[in-house]
Amino acid sequence: MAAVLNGFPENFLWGGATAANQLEGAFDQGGKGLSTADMIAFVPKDKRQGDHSMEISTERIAQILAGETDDWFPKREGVDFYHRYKEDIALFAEMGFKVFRMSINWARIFPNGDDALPNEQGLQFYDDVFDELLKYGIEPLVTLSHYETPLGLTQKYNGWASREVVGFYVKYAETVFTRYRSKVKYWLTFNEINVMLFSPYTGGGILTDHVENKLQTVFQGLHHQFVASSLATKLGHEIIPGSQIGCMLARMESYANTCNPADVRKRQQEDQMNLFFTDVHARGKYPRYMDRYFAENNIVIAREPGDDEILAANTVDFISFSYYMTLTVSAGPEGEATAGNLLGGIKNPYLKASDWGWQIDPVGLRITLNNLYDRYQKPLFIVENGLGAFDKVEADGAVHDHYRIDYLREHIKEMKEAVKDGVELMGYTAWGPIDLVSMSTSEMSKRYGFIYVDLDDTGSGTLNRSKKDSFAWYKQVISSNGEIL
Ligand code: BGP
Repeated sequence: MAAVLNGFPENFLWGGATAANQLEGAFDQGGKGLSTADMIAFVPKDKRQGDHSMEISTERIAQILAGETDDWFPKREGVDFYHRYKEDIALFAEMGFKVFRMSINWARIFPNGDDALPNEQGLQFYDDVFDELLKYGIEPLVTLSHYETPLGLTQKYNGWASREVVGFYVKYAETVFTRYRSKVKYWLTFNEINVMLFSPYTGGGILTDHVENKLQTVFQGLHHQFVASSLATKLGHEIIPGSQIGCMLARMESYANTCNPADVRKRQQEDQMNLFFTDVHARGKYPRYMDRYFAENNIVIAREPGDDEILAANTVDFISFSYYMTLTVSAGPEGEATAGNLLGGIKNPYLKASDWGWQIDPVGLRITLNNLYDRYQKPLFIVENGLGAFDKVEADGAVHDHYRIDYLREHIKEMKEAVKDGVELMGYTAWGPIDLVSMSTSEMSKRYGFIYVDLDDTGSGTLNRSKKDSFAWYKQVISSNGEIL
């Protein structure tokens, strides 16, 4: 019997998480090709349609490439980590990071996605970044694909809708595993793989404006990603002895709106649609509840001989997930109207929400950790959590972000309870330890960082870095291994 832990294990991996397309900038430097994220323009809040501005049409891409727009594309510039990584990593080291989650921008390595040879300048850049991290004893945790499919794959193959993309991804994975075998031990195959369900372009570089059956295309694309993820897991294990390879889910823990069994059943159904992804990755096969869903929605997944064996033989070593909020599910009309709508969902009267409507729920984190561990009995890793907020810079340059500290403290407390409950938790990387461009809204003013970056929504600012109050707080959390909160 395992001893009951009273706090975080000694080797707990504390750190922060980022993505290349929101951080690096230098979108056309060092031989990098365009990626899907480089096409997403900033849209002011009052002009936004729906929750997010993550989808795009074929015509719009053509218009952008023809230079027929003067829109602002914040992800192209990021916060210039490409040129400032030494300064930024020194600040992470000062906070005592044990791990730093980042992604490799696929289009830096294979600029068009299907190139015969990798781009040496891109490979060298990540060598330099990993060396800098290792200099301070910080372990890199690398996401292979974080919403940055090379645009060439979208244009030529409609992204992950095509089976051919599996081969390009596997070649990319093999290239970086081989190159960084002595530097990177922790890998994630796809960021928030379930996001493909509501944004096929973001999740898979798939344009759906010209496809006949959107659902069919999306689930076929997901099948390709599952196979690619398993093949990468296999290769990673072969190439890097002792490597740990995980999947990554945007975990949407949810509650039934009432104890009416109809609400409870509806909630179960929606939860299955969230857990489907980890089921495939951790159990190595499609869950049976999806067969009915596929039949009822006329979805037929094309599989190649051997696919089932690949999935079965290469399950992940650990399960990682992002956690920002919980949802409430109802079988009634209010549930129909808000299904799949993260921001305009049913209000939970027991929770407060962020300025972007994300319902803050620390106890939900303990619940989800227990649920996931019960279901899979695999180590878990929280690779994103945090509060997007407007920060105010005082006259002396300080940012008093007590709201961020409160959010993180309450979540870490519940995490600790989950560890005491017996959950095997490997680590915690807070999202956006340095301010970066928002994924869903492309805003700079939606900030998560311990480190402030002087840059606004229009791209103006010095890009100077400074410490917020949360910087010293997180440093103490890490040095006390989560005891001083
Ligand atoms: C996750 C993504 C990140 C990210 C974070 C916060 O879904 O993996 O890339 O940015 O959410 O979201 P946002 O930036 O939209 O606030």
